[in-house]
Amino acid sequence: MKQDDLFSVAQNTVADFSFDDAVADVFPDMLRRSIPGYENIIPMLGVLARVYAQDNTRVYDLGCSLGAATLSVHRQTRELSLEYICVDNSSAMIKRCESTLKRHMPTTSLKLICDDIQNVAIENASVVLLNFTLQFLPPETRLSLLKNIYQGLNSGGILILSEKLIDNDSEVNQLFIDWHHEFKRANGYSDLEISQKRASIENVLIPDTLQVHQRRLIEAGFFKTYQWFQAFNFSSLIALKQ
Ligand code: GEK
Repeated sequence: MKQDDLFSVAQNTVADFSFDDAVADVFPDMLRRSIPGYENIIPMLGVLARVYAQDNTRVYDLGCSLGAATLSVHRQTRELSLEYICVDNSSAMIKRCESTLKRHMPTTSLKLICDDIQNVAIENASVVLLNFTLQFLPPETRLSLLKNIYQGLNSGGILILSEKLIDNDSEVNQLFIDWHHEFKRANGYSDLEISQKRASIENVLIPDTLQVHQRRLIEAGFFKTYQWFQAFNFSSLIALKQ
């Protein structure tokens, strides 16, 4: 795994974060050392898919990056006939994702799409994954994406939504940020790397509160939401279609 040192040298102006080749090359290491719980969430996506994936349906991985979530679901649901639709608007990610998935799931029905997840029709889905992706969409477009996912899910299907959160209570919010930065220091990032990454991502990743997510999922049509995971300000929810 190539080490992420993209923000280790002081930059005069820090550009907005983009999912380019340089990021894709170090991405597994970046996610592992930057997202508290990422390494717990990925295998659990497969476990949850064992419960909710339905035979002869589709699994959508929206914002698939290098395909870690898809691989986890596939590992746990091999006995089912599932078609995987993996979407990402970064060509650097999709290119690498395609070669990884074709190597690990050579006989599985698989479609890789390099496009905005807002342009993708969802049909005959039993599991939809939005694993740390919704936060990158303009907030005013998020409800319409969730409505599109809801209408394309079969009855009994689920959306798994993982996100970075903010909290309305500024004290709690600051604690979460401090804990998250300590997590990054514990994983070897310097203060310079932490502050430059923060400046780079701040206009790109716009987090919501847990309550906003829960309300929006219900407004999109979902029957129930369950928060099944939280580590500091990183959380994952299941939204169930009745
Ligand atoms: C994982 N799910 O390892 N349309 C398509 N893709 C997008 C869009 C968009 N509008 N916006 C962002 N992306 C993965 C991790 S990373 C999380 C997901 C992170 C893509 C973007 O190119 C990137 O690959 C991914 O969403 C977000 O389980 O970087 O924190």
